[in-house]
Amino acid sequence: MTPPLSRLPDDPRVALLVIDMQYDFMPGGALAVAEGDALVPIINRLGAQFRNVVLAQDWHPRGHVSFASSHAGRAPFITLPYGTQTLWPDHCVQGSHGAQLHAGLDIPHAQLTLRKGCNPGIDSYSAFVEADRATRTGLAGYLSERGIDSVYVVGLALDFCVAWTALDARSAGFNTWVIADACKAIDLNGSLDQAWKDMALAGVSRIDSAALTS
Ligand code: VGL
Ligand code: ZN
Repeated sequence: MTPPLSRLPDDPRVALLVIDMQYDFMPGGALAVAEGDALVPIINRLGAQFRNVVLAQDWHPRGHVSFASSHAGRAPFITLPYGTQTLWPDHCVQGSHGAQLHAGLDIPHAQLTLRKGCNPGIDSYSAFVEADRATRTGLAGYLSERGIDSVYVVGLALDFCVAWTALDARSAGFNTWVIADACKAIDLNGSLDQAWKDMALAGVSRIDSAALTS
């Protein structure tokens, strides 16, 4: 099940996908993930090893459908045409400070910043496909056109945007690894355990950053 580690970070066929390292997901942010900021040095170290790096950025318009504030009664879950949507505090509003990538992130050779969740009526945890499971962000096409067949996924949050991105990377045919110690989770109602189960079943491999530092 585990793909061979024949795709090392500096292989031109490999990309590091850095998910949502934004202030709103850091301690003190609108949707804080515990110790999210502790990932900055780990991801910087990893980033330096990869030839290809993509930065994903959650990037919602004001009044986005995933915000509890957009719905009367502030229910934690609502049903939308595409299924059940978890409602969140307002976060990563386009142009706001909270939506900015952490300034300590130091991966100057990253070539693409992919903004997602821009559609007012559809959420997008995944950097590949929006929550309607139909609208594509174009990331698979970008990677394929660049001759990339393998991705390593890191960042926030492990049980939401990282997991959905990794699952969709697998579905799109990429060899996919999640670097566990380069992610932190929200862990809502068992979502972390579930995410690891779903990823294992889908053939996403789990490794630690130590396996890549030689
Ligand atoms: C995320 C909830 C809402 C994430 C984004 O980055 O994991 N989670 N929007
Ligand atoms: Zn979001």
